[in-house]
Amino acid sequence: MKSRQLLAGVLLAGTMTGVPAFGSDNTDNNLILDEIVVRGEKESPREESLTIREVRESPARDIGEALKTVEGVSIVHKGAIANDVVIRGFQKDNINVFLDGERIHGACPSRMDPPAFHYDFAEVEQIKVIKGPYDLANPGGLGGVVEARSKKPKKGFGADVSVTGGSYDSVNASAVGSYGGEKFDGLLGYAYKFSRVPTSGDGKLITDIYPATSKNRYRDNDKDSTAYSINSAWTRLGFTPSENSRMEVGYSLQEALHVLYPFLLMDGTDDTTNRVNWSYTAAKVSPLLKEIRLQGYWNHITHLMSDKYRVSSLDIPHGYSMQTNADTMVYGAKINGTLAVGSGDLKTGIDYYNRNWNATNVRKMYMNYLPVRMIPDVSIGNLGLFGEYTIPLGETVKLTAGVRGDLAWAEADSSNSYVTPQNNSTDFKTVNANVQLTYTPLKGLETYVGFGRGSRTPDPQELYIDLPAIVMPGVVNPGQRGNTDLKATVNHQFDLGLKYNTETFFINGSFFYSDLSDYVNYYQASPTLKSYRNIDATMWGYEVGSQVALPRDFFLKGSLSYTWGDNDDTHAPLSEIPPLRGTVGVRYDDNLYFVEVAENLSSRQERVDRNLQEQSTAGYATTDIKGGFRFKALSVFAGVNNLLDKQYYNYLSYLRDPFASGAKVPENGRNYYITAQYTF
Ligand SMILES: [Cu+2]
Repeated sequence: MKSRQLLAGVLLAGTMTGVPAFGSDNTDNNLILDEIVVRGEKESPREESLTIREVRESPARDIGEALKTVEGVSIVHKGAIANDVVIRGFQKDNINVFLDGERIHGACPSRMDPPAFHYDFAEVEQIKVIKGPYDLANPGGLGGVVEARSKKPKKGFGADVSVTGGSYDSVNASAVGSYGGEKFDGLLGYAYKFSRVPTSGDGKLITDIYPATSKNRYRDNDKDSTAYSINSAWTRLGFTPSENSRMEVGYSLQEALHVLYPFLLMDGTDDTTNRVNWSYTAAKVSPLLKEIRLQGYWNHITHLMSDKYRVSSLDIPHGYSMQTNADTMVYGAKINGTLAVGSGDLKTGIDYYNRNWNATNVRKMYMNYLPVRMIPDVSIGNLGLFGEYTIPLGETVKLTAGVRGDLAWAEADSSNSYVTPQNNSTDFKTVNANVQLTYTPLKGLETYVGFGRGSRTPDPQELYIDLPAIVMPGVVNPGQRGNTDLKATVNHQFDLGLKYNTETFFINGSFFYSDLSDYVNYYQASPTLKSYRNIDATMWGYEVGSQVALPRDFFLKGSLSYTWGDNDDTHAPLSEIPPLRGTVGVRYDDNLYFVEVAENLSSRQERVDRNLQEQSTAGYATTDIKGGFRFKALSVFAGVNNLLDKQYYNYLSYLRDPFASGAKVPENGRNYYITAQYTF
């Protein structure tokens, strides 16, 4: 599907300087009124934003959770953290998730560690979401891109300390210190996140969802234990040799221990991430070359998971009945430039990345711990080239058009019972392109039309995974097998956007229609085997967002998002498509104190994939309330989510193949949080 290019700028905690978001210097203005003006006037109709304020006030535990308030964005989670971003029903490799242009892929074959999991909140300053295949500067991302930007040091010494405490003994603490000089600057950050296992609306632990006879149930001691414990540290050094150039290098280390995933059959025991990112940017190089940027990056993740906290591991000398040991590495380089050509700008670039993925599984029930090369040391290399031209056509019209070509090759360096030297390599050639037109017929009204073609190559798991079935009396665990004949998915998408604003009101609406060929579809191939196939598919949907200023410092906001997806080959619904959902909220805010009540609404999802035995999910309505104050460098916020302690399920978060245990994991019941932040 194509969505119009929607940019959601999310300014995250950490740039809290007491100055209203978006750089207005007029502190007499109401912050919320400023946001309405910014959303209405300063962003293009392709943009939506989650402001610094919204994120600071939210108890979100990671980037994925913070993004769910953006129209068209939803999340999947399999435990108390590690929220995976879904844009208009597009997920996994159909979207790209970057930090400072660095590509990262999780190591876990069950996607315990989606890309956004590896970036700590406190590291990030801003997040853009581009919906649809409109990012030509990177390969893939046929459904959209999440692009996070890291925090930069301010001039002089700076510090930012934030502590959140809440239900389930949860802690989210971070401290960032920085120094910005004339030529050199540096930043050092540390963050710690911890929580015990949450309870849902029925008062039960979310780990307590399995029948008393299930081997997948948690051991008594582990049921009420640590849900996650994550430490992150990072540093960023900058060198500014001249007014128009800058070199930067960053390093981050993250260690996630004891992360429970009740949704799955195993839990994360140790996940370690190392990331390095280097860039050099020079602006105004010559009248022709407006900017050039060079970048190199490397990241590596090791991930270990097992059933050691489950009953299935009791009375076994190994301490576990199954374990997967995985690691992944991505490195890449880019050269991007902006050229002044005619009266427009030509952005162009060449880029390369290499992704390696390796996972070995052992199971007692499968040949008594015989190692299985589940993902057999697979490398994917990708080389691409793009050009995108933007030109103003008169006062009211702006045109952007571009094209990108990629060559990708995949190879498995070891074998398993599916992958052999005969089928262990394949390659792909893809072309992406788009045309976008913005038209502003009168002040306050903007329209947007986009046509895009996006594509992505299959991932190593879809191509080469092999996990033999276990079939014993009374036990059938279907196996999984990749498909080395998969073709690259191509998305042809049409987008339409309309935005209208005044000084106290804005409304932003968008519609997309997406025609997908060779969409990668996970399916039940036989009673004992699940696999991947290419299908034709159609998706369409819409989003509406609005904010209104009322008299006496009251404000109203609302949003609505919908996506529809169909398998054109079987004329059945696509799996894991979000239902209609929306929010409506009212807020009092005098710029010093605020109180807000919001209602989250989700309708029933009946459009389920019967082939994967997806079940329908009931609709729900939950209420969140929060309040707080801002005084100079200090901000204090407190809130209660799910005020009425409803028992409910996110449509996506209980049955997500592969590897779903089949047990429904409910969302959190009533929960509290309080945050104090100090910035100078
Ligand atoms: Cu895992």
